[in-house]
Amino acid sequence: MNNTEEHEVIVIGAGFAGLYAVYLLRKSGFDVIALERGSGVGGTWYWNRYPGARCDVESLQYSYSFDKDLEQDWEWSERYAGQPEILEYAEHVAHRFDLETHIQFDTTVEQLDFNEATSNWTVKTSGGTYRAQFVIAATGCLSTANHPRFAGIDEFKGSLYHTGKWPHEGVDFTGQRVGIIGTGSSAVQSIPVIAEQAAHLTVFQRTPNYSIPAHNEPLDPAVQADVKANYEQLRVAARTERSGIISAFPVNEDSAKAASDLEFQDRMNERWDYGGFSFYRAYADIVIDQESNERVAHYVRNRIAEVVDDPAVADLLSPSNTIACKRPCLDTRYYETFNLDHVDLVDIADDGIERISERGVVAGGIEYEFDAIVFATGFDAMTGTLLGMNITGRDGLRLETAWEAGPRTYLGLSVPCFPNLFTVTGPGSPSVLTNMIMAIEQHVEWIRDCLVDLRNQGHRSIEATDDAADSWVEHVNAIADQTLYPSCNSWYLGANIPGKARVFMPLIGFPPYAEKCEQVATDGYSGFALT
Ligand code: N01
Repeated sequence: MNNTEEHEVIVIGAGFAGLYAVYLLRKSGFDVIALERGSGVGGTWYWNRYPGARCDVESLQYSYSFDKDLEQDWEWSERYAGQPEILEYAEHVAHRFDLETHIQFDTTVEQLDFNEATSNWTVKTSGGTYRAQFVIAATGCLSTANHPRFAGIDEFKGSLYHTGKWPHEGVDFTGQRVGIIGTGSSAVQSIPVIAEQAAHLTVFQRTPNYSIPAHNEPLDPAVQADVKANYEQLRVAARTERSGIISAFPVNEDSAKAASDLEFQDRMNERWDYGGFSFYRAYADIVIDQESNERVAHYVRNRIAEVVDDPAVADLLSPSNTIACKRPCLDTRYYETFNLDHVDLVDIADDGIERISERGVVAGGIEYEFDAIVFATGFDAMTGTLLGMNITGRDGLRLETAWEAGPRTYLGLSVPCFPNLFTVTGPGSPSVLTNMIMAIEQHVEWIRDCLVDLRNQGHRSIEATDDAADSWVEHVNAIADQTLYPSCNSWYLGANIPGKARVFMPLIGFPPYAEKCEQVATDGYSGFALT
């Protein structure tokens, strides 16, 4: 086994999770290396460079809390940071803490095999073979692009792009006829910006989405200073929130359906004018009670009708499904963009995209000609990247076999039969329903503490038990079933990928989850087998 590089811990990915894992494990004395398929750090912010890409969590909250000097030194320029600024932040962190020396870039993990005799993993990559006792998959929740293979796709003579794999040199659409497929968050952000350049933009919509104005703006230095003076309290308070995100408004416990018309309008208007996700916390039962949900959905449909000039277009843009059941979007001038003469909306709800031709897109029997087509078709979320790494655990069990009926984890951290493999923000953890950086910090700190405990106690391996995983999956689903989340075809359920098992993947509610993780550790890793 010459040419096999040995380490104690291999981290896969150098996004926010991978960077923090390298930082923390090195600090705790572990020999750690990260393997990253990109040529730089940043993960999702390295790949998603499409026009208009921006975080939907406010920048003062979407940032690391682990280093007080970093927290004070870094200056955010906008209320919601754009992709270039977030990438710059990730690069700054990597540089500031000298993390790049522990990262192997341009290295794609191709295969992971658990060796039972030695309790370690062999990791085959595009750049050689590695071996480590522990592997931490810091591979992100939205890191495998969903690129539908429409008939005729190879025949198109123009340029094809995917928002999740955007060219680093950028794309100049000036004077071009552009088609965009999809109306999720990536499309909602990129459509207004592409429309500023393109000669003509055609949007192919299968399902309309609810979008709330972000009201992004330059960050007031006084606001930034105030937050920095109180950062610790803010972070502590955030961890007591279901989503790990502090809202500018008080938490309301009342019901939308019970509110008077006047009170309802006032409250929703205030939130709409403020912008951002606090809109969905206006009432306690928006994602729980169908009648309350419909009242809020109706409010948004009215707003769309007010903004969009052509009633037929407004109608097409108006969703009828449960609001916030799919991941909601935040926008800057999304609906307004459809008032521009050179922007068209094509409804493909009934028949979808028929095929791609040499000249463009064929839908509803009509050929639309383009110079460029943008796929804003999303991701094989939460499981796609893990399943794409050819992972074989104990007894020759492959991950795709173990997860045939959907992902099965304990705490979203560990999978039975796959010892010494940890998933950061894996399925079954709050992950995408929270401020991701906060969730990442909690997971990575738990994993670090666990590895230190194993080292101190002389254990070579840790593995989730079948019973613990079964009850955990049941728990995740039971909580989801108390809400309206499972009622529509979202990527939370895997419903955006043909053939993917329909299972609600994220866990709703951060605080009880963090408490449970702590309790498990305090109880000597209950639900895990240690050897
Ligand atoms: O992907 P999506 P996304 N034919 O899956 C359509 C995060 N994010 O990249 O709804 C035709 O939401 C699909 O149609 P339908 C955020 O968590 C965050 O936009 O399935 N259409 C849908 O309209 C977000 O939720 C930020 O009927 C097809 C679209 O493509 C997640 O990433 C910014 C199709 C995909 O929407 C994913 O967002 C961007 C097909 N075969 C992303 N397949 C922020 O922080 C798919 N579609 C703000």
